[in-house]
Amino acid sequence: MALVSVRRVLISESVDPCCKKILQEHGLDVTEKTNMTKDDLMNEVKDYEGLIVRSATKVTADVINAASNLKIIGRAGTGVDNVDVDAATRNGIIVMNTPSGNTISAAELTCGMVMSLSRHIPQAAMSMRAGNWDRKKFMGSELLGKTLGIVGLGRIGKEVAIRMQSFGMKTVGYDPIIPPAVSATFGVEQMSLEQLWPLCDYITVHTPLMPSTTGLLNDDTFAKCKKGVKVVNCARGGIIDEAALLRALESGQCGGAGLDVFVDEPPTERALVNHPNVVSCPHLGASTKEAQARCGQDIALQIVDMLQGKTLTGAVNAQVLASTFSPESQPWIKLGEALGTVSKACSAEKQGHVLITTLGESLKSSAGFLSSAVIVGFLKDGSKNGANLVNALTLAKEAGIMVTSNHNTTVPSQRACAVEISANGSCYKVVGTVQGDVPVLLELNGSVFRQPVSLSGNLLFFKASSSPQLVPSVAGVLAAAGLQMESFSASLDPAGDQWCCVGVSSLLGDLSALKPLVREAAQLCV
Ligand code: 9EZ
Repeated sequence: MALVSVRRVLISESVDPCCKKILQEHGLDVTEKTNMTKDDLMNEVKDYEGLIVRSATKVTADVINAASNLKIIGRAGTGVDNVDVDAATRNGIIVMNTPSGNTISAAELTCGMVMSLSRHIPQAAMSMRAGNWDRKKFMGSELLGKTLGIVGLGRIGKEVAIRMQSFGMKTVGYDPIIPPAVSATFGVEQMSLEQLWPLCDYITVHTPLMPSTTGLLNDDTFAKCKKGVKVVNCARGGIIDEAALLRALESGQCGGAGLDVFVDEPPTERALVNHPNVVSCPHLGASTKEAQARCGQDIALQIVDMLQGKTLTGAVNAQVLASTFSPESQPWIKLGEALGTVSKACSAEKQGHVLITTLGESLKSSAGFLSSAVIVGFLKDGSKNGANLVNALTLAKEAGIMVTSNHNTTVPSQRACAVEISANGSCYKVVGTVQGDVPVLLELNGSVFRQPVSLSGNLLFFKASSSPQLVPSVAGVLAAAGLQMESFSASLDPAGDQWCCVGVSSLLGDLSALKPLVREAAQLCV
């Protein structure tokens, strides 16, 4: 079952033609329109459920808010720097990238930078081009036996290590996530950064840009390095602090730098680019035919896999959604949404605290997406483009709803989901489960239904004292409004007030005609 529905896709840059071809082969309607202005894009994007970009399209909050039908933004490349992911998430739009397509190209460029730094190839070539024959100036050193420090040992760091080992370099590294036993399989000995800095003749960084990696090489850490250390950044501008790098180059503490990325691109401050020991490129890491073809193919295949409900690969803002790609989880998502809808319709509380409890061993791994599904139902207000599994928790937070989930295995064989809404001292509870593939309601505010209520179609809930007149009277009100009563369930406890649920052919225009017969009434459609 497709969780996301996409028919029309806009490709707003020159992405490899195989991307369009793959999408079309899977029945999607694909339009390529490049070189649009921001206004063009804001106007055009309304008509699409999917948008595919590379790096040039700035998918800002303005573009995203104008995109009333958009379900997915795919970036053919690594990272999503040109997409406002927060704005997309708030709008329930999945953001996807192709993290592996550029790996080899980025690694090869990095190796090229290391070789350029060891032999001054770019500077020597420039000197030749200027008519010189200067052999003394460009004395280099061999890589054999030198130590390369690799900070960040993911896909790219690993490929750099393997390649530079073939030059006889010793490879050491650091990564907070990759276990030392894993990096050992590709010949990288891990150590702390404190231990790594003084060992290296060369350092290359392959981390994302985030607070902990911004300025990873700075005045302090350069001071801990060998004098003359050569550094490479083909990852993200800012991992090596640009001002500190310039100072280190000027003092000779840094012997050379290979830079493919900059804080500002293109860099306005030209001191680094113009420094004689700097080799720079205009962000060419992914600029190969092969990487572009791979990224174009990857983004198309990832979108197709998602639409077919197979897997969710490369999504950066849909962790909850990713955990729902199994057939067994589908009825539970429906149950969660239905319980959220029932809670909202019956409780009158639109704020406060929502506690979601999953019960039983087999729902242990479902607690996360079930909470989001409940919130989707709780927040749905009939208007389109409302809550979905991508934005539910974000929207809940913004609406002042506190969401807590927990898991209870007191009765391991039990499988159920309970939702409790508490606000202003009152508490309201619904409990449901899945029977076969059907989501059902077991309990409403303490009243247990004699027969579980199938949570589908138009449902009318009311609380009334048990009496033989009740059902015929309610049926009369419905008939007067031209509606049929299709099913009836009542909770146990015929002595006092009991909750009843009636399946109706459509919803009542208003509930006032029921007021004389019942104490509380609510209706909903699930
Ligand atoms: C963080 C990192 C490296 C790093 C590397 C990777 C997610 N992540 N974080 C701090 N892959 C050095 C210092």
